[in-house]
This record gives sequence, C-alpha cells and structure tokens, in this order.
Amino acid sequence: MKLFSYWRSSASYRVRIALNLKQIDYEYCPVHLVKNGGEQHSDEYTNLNPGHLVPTLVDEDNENDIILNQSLAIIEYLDERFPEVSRLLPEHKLDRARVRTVSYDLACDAQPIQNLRVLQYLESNLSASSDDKTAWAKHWIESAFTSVEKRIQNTAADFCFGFNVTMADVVLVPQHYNAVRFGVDMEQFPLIERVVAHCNNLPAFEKAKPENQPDAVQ
Ligand SMILES: N[C@@H](CCC(=O)N[C@@H](CS)C(=O)NCC(=O)O)C(=O)O
Repeated sequence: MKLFSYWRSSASYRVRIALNLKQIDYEYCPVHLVKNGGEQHSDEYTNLNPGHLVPTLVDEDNENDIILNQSLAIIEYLDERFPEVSRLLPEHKLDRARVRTVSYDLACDAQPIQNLRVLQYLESNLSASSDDKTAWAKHWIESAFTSVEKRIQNTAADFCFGFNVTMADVVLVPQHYNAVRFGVDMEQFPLIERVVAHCNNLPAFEKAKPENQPDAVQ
C-alpha cells in the first residue's frame, strides 16, 4: 500500500495510526502542503484526489489499484479488509454508532474549520492576522473537545470506549496534536488528556507521530 501524506496533517496522521495498528507495511509518499503553492494542487496529485487534500491511500494489492480518499472512509475500509487485527469499529451497531459520533465530532465538526485552506482564506480574503487565525482554530477545537469530554465521561478508561482502541482514539490523538499546536489549554479536558497519554505510549501511535515521519521538519 502507498499512503500520500503530509507529516503535520491530522487526517493523514489518523490513517498512519490505523495502518500501524493493523500492522500493515506501507510506502510513505510525501505531499508538501505548502511548498510550491501546495503539492496537493498538482495535476499528478489531483488525479489521485480531486479534493486537493491528503491523505490518499493506494491499495496496490489487486489487479487494479484502489485509490481511496477521506481518512474515515479509509480507516473503515482497512478495518473491513483486515478484521483480524485491532478492530477499530465495534461489533455491536450501537457501540459502532457511538464510536462514529466521537470520530465525527472531531473529523467533521472541528478539523475542517481549522484546516490549512480555511486559515489561508481567512488571511487572504478576510484580512485575518496570525493571532486571529490561532484564536479561530482554538475556539473550534475547544468547542469540539467540550462535547467529546462530556460524551466519553461514562465510557473512558484507557481509551475513549473502555479498554479497546477504536476509531475514536485514532481521530482524537491527531486532533489533540493540533490542539496543542494552537495553544488549547488541555487542563480543561482531563479525560481526553488521559486517553491521549495512554494512546501515545503505544508503539502504533508513537510511530505515527508527525515528528517521526520522513518528511518531518524538526
Ligand atoms: N475530511 C478529509 C480532510 C482532509 C484534510 O483536511 N486534509 C488536510 C490536511 S489535515 C489538507 O490536505 N489540507 C490541504 C489544504 O488545506 O490545502 C479527510 O478526513 O481525509
């Protein structure tokens, strides 16, 4: 498999964690989101993802390459293709819906509003300063974390949902990375902090960290 990724991209980070949890070897293909106006806009890359976003997963294990976009769709595909190792979506439909709820709180309601292209638009079209952009991102992350902290208050143990890692944790850890980057005070969210600390002790999460990627800028 090939993963088109950017070291700091939280959506790519989710897929890196899932691939590691599933113990899948993959080739890392860097897509620089800033250099040369953003390689995600190149013709070569938009053939893989017309949405101009990372990640893209190419599953070459078939006669025809399977090209997949949208990190949550990729994670669910991996979970169904490799069900033996680390099930990321629970068996029971209600548990599955709850895992998706937390995943969507973060991946649908928080991350898109603080994505690079949105921050670039705020700056270039609405004259937002660097401080304005940080305040904006921080606000929307705090809003999503406030919901997630409440949602997991009766279920969190080592992970968001008990003692098994799920897609919710796979999405939470990269969003936490962004939260810290934008200066969110994580003392407000003790359950999230505890779950993220536990996840980050696991090799699959450690290996997926932005700073451990081949394209990382230290
Ligand atoms: N919903 C998409 C989001 C993908 C996304 O927002 N990717 C960001 C990096 S985390 C990106 O490629 N940004 C480039 C840009 O904004 O130009 C997914 O989950 O895959």
